[in-house]
Amino acid sequence: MDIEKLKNEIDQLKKEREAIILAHNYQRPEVQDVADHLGDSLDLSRIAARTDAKVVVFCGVQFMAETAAMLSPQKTVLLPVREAGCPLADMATAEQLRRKREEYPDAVVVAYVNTSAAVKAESDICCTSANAVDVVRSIEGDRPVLFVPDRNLGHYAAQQTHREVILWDGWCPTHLSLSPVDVERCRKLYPEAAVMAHPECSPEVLKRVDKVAGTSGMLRYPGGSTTQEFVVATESGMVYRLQKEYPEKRFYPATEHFICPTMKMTTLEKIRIALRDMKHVVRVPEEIQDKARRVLEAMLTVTASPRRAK
Ligand code: CIZ
Repeated sequence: MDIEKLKNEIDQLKKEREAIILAHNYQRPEVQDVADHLGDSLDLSRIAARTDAKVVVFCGVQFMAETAAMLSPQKTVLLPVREAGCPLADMATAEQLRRKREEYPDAVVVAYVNTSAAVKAESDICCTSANAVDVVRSIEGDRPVLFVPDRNLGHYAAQQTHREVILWDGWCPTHLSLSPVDVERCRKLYPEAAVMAHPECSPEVLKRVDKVAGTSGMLRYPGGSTTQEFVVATESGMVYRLQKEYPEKRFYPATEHFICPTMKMTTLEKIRIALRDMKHVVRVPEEIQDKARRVLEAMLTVTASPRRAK
């Protein structure tokens, strides 16, 4: 089917189903183009909770759709590709976390949003790349923090807050593939550009860049900067997003290989089928949902007004 026909059919099905399409900043350009809203997982989950639409098509990966489903339990959340997982999220299971907690009974468990609902349910508070530092800072007293599962984001939050953070040995294969040599190569190739990197990159990369930020921070940064060119050290979908947002500036991927295979599984055809057949409905078991929602809500309180939590 040609692309215009596909887009028209998606539009028609969207009306029939009273649906909206939410797409993560890492999605393919053509998927971003049909989305009603773009954002990071936190922005999109908030939009899912606020919308009057009955159906939310979440173009992202499993943990994101689960988060949206937990924050809007009365809506139907569809994930167009059931297998779109996150290798980082798969690096921590609820059972492993229960065992780790036994090793560190005093620790406050901070779960990065890139975790399953079951892992969130075993945690104390959630965070995203945008608010990890505020969340760690909000923890009262000097109890250690057990940060799961991304060791690079946990390391970055520890550096920024000077808190004791116990790191889980998890990583994003896509972000970890960027090396300091790649950053140096970009410096030579684009001498006028500011380099922005996601905190899931290694500490060796982060100390060589001009700005460390999640995708929502990367979207704000060029707006407040007189710099005209930017190297983007995160998933390639973000380059498309930034270029649309700031057509007068120039954005370059830090490497041509900055591609998350599971983020790219969602296509227009899969969205059409998701809306046509109402699949795949994302459901989180009740007993997990209640606990995991409390952990997400604890994060939202900190994000609403960064402060020291009780
Ligand atoms: O929070 C998100 O959506 C993730 C996983 C990354 C980012 O920085 O947007």
